[in-house]
Amino acid sequence: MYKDKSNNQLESKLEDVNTSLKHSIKNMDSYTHVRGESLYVDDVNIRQGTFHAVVFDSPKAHGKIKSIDYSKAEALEGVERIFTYKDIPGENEIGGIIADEPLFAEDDVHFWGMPIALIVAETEFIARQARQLIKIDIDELPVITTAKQAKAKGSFINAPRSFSIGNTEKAFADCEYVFEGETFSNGQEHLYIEAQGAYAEPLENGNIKITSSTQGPTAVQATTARVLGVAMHKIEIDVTRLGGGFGGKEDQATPWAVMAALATFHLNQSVKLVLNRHDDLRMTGKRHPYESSYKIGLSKDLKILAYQAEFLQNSGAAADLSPAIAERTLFHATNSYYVPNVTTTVLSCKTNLPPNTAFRGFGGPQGMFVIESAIAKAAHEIGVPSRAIQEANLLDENDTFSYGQIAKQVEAKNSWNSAKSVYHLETLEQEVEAFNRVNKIFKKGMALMPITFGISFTNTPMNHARALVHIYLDGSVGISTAAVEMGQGVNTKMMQIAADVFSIPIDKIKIETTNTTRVANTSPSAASSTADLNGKATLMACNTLVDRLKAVASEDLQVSEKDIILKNEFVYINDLKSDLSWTELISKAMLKRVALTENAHYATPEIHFDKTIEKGHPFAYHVYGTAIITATVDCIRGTYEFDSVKMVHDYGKSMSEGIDLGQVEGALVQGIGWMTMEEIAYSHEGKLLSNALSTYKVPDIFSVPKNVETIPLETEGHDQAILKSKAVGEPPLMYGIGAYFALQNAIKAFNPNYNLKFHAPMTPEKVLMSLYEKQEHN
Ligand code: LUZ
Ligand code: MOS
Repeated sequence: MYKDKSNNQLESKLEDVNTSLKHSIKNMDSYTHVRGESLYVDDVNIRQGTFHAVVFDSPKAHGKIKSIDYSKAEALEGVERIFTYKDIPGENEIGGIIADEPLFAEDDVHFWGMPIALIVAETEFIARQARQLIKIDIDELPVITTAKQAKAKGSFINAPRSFSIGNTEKAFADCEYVFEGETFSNGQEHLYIEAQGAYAEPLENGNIKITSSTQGPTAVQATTARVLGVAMHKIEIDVTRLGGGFGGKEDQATPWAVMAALATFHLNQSVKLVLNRHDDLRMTGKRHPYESSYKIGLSKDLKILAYQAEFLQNSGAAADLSPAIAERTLFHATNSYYVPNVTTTVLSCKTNLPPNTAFRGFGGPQGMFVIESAIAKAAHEIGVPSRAIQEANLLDENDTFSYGQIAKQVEAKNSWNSAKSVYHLETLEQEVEAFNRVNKIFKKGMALMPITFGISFTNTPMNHARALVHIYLDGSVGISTAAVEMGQGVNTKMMQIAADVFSIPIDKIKIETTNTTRVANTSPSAASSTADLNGKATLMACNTLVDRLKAVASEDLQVSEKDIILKNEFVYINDLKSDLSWTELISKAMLKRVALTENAHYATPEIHFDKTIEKGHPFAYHVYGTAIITATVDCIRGTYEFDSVKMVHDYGKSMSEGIDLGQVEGALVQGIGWMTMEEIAYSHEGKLLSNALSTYKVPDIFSVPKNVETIPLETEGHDQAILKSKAVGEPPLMYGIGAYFALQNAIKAFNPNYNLKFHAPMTPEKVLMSLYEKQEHN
C-alpha cells in the first residue's frame, strides 16, 4: 500500500553516519507490542481486595440538580461506597489554567457526561449495575452547543485575544481584491486505543501511588494533592506507556486518577478506574470545533496584503486548555505565508459541551484551515488555481510573523519547490485534467498544502525538562525523564541518545517508567517537544557522566583527558583502542568513588513572549513541509478515495527515520480523518450522538491514501532540535487539510454551479449534496 521513497535515501544516508545506531533503529516498543507484552494501566497487577470504580455522570447538558437518590445503588450487594463532592477533603477543583472546573458536580451540571459521583464496588460489573439504580432529577436550563450561540449570549471562558501587525484597515483599502467568508471545522475524537484510566494504591502514612494513563504526570500529581488537600510529596504518579494520547491525555487524564485516589484515600484500599469506550466518548472533550470568519485582501499580483480573522472556539463547559489552544490558533493563523498586515482575534466560547481539549496541532490546524479556505475562495473568485496564491506568498527568510518572531532557516519555499519538482507537479496536474476530460462519473481533484508549525510550548515557562541517568556498577544504564511514551517512539530516541554518547549497545540501556519521584515538576509530553526537551536533558546528563569517566580513564591510562574517546564499549586513545573496556571503566570509577548518577536540567534558550503586547519569540524553531494530495470522487455516490499524498517534509537531520516516518504517516491520516470523515454530532440538547464507532467514522486502513510518499527535505536541522532532528509529532497532521481542498476541486470539476463552502469535515454526504447543488445566489 505504501510506496516509501525515503528508504533509498535512508540507506544512502546511513553510510555517512558514524554510528550504526542512528537512523536504522526500530521503535524499541514494537517488540513488546507485537508480543502483546506491553503494559498499560489495565495490565497493572492489582492488589488483593482492589475495588473497581465507575463514574456516574450527568444525563443532561445543563441544569440545576434538584435531587439525587443513591439509596438503591448503595444497597446493591458488592457496592462499597459512592463518593461525591461532599467527600472531597481539599478543593473540588481541577481547572489547570482557570479554576472553573469541579471534579464532581455540586448543585448544577454544565455538560452531558459531567461527573457527579464515583461508584466503588467489588467488581466493575456491580458498579455499572449500581449506576443504573441512581435516580437524578434535574431542572433543565437552556443549552448552548455552538460557539456562535455562546457569542450571541456573551458566554465566554475568558477575555478575547488578538494579534496584530501592520495596519490591516489601511491595507484593505489598497487591495485589488478583497474577499470575506465564513468557515467551520468540527471537533475530533482522540480515539486513543487505550481509554482513560488510573489505578490508585495506598502506600504507608497516607501516601498514594497512582498508575495513570496520562501525558502529564505532574498535572495528575498536583491536582490530586489539591483535591485531597495533601502535599504533593504524598502523591506518586507512575506511567509506563500510553496506548495513544494525541492530546486527549494532556489534561483530561487527570480527573479519573484523582477520583481513584479519592476513593483510595477514604478506603485505604487500591481502586481501579478504567473508562469503557462509551463512557470515555461521552465524558471527555475533543478537538475544538471552530466557527470563523475571514477577510482577505490581495494585490493584483496575488500578494496577500491583508488578512483579518475572527475565530470562535467552542471551548465547552470549562476552560481546560482552551486559552492555550486559542493562542496557538493565532500563532498559526497565517500558516506558511508572509502577510504584512494581520489582525486576528480568538474568542473562547463557553458552551454546554464537555470541555474541549488538546488535540494534535492544538488549535493550529483550526487556524490554518481558515486561511487555506480564504485562499481557495480568493482563487476561485479571481479565476486562478489556489496554488498560484499559495506560491506567491510563501514565507521567506527574515519575514516577520504577526507575533513578532523573525522567521529563520525558513524552508517554506524549499519544501514547496522540492515537492513541485521531485513529484513532477505539472505531470500530475496534466493527469488530473486528462482524467477529468474523459471521465464523467469520476472526477479528480488536487491540492497543495504547505505547513509551518512552531515548536515549543507557547507558554514559555513550560519549556524545560530533566533527565536522571544512572550507570549501574555492571555498566548498564537506567534513564528517567519526563517523557511519556505514547506510541510516538520517544523512549527509543532517548535510548539512541545515551547509546550514542556512551557508545554502548542499546541493550545496555533501559528507559524507566515516567515517575514523579524520579523526575519532578514536569511539563506534559506535548507540543511536539518531548524528544527535544527530554532528549536535551538526557544528552546533558550523559555528557557530564562521560566527562567524569574520561577523567577516570585518563588517570588510569596516564594519558591526557582530551585524547580519550569512548567508542564501541572501549576506551580509545585518539584512534587507538586501549584494553580498558566500558565495564572495567565503570568498575574503576566505582573504586574511585566517582558519582555514576547525573541529573540534568534543560530549559530552551532564547524563547520569550510578552502577552501585554502579544509579541516575542515563542518558538525555538519552525517545521516546514509541503504535501500534494490527489483525490478521486465518485460523482454518483459522493464517495471518494485519496489516490496519493506526496510530501516533502522537513525533518531537519532525522535521528530516527523509521519513527519519524511513522509520525508523518499517522499524523497525515489523522488529519485527513478530521477534514473528511470524522463527524462529531451533538443533539440540540447537548447529547453526544456520535457516541460509538458505528456512528463516528475514523479512517481505517482502507481510507489511507493508496499511495503515500514522504521525502525528507535535506535541511540543516536546528540547534534547539535534539541532535538537529526536528520535532515531528504534530506538524504533519496539517497536510491533511489539503484533503479538503482536493475534494473541493474534484467537486468543482463536476459541478460548475457548486458554491464553495468551507465546512469540515467534507463527508460523503456533503460531497454528494455539493455535486448536485444548483447555484445559490448569496
Ligand atoms: N500543550 C500546551 C500543547 O500546553 N502548550 C502548547 O503550546 C501545546 N502545543 C501543542 C500541543 N500541546
Ligand atoms: Mo498535545 S495536542 O498534547 O501535544
